[in-house]
Amino acid sequence: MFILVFIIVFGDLVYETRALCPASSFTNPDSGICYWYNPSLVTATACNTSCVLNGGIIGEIPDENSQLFLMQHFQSVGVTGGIWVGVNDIDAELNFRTWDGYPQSYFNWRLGQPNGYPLDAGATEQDCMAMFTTDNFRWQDKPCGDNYMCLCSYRSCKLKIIIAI
Ligand SMILES: [Ca+2]
Repeated sequence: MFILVFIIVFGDLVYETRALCPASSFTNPDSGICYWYNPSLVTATACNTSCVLNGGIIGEIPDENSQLFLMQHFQSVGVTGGIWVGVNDIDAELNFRTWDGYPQSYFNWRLGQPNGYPLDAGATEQDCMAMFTTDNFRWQDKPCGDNYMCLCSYRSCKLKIIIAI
């Protein structure tokens, strides 16, 4: 009975993760994280909403390997401009987290960034992160209401299976 239930749950996880990654997604073979993006310019909140609707969150960049993978991908397809990164400090200033609440320890800041503090109110608030292709993909903190391209990510079935075990 236990084994049967486990197989059903296990099978559902594998099926679900495959279905959630859009056909246009691209996967980092090292991390197993799959990414997709929309070149339309949207706010960070709208970006995250669209990512969540597809089962993901704004694109996670947990380490330098992930940053380099994305740089190479966007350079190869010729994408130019600002792209939302899956990090914010909305809840507490300089307490950077992924959009689903995990602490973020990797950053690729432009020199002088982040600079959107200690002001933390109104339109000057800069609690959302974006990377800029024209600045060697370095990051800046920006107002969450700014409009940039939307990168989404979904943790792979490889990571999901580890969690399930
Ligand atoms: Ca800034």
